[in-house]
Amino acid sequence: MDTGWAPQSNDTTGVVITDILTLWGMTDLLAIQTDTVAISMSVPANYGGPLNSTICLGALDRLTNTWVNAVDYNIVGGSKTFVAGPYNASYGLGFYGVDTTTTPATVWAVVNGDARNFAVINTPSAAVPWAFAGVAGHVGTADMAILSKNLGSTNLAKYDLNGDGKVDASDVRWLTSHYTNPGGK
Ligand SMILES: [Ca+2]
Repeated sequence: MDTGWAPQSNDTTGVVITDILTLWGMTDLLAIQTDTVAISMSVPANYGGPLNSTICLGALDRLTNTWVNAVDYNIVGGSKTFVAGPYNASYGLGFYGVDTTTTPATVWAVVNGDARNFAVINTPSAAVPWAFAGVAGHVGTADMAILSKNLGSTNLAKYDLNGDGKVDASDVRWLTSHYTNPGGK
């Protein structure tokens, strides 16, 4: 795995409060699912906001340029669980937290998604961009039904989830891989 850093000033959304970490090599060229890894980043020492679940490791959705909680980008199998405390190796996919026992505090998350860019963010988007229906942040069969009605759509900004310039079955596969619980709903 290779890493790189971009300055915070590259962010255009205003929610990023650190430099931006880029990871390459988490996934094979044609595979969606990556290895499961724990990522941790330091909160800037001068950050004055509350150290609770409003601050988290964020992942950039490359389609919409929206920062979401990094665990919202995970492939199915985990469960989104906040922990106020340090990372522990027993925590599985979907766990994320804020550790105030370190100085400065750190945020961490257990992820397996195909995101490339990570940073500490203080206001994650409430709705993941590919949740078209129902509860914000919940992705399931209701979203699939909407996507299925829009195959062939030219609204790439909304429905071209895998960024290949068309809305087709590959986006359906992409969406099902991002259901927030097995089987969707
Ligand atoms: Ca597509």
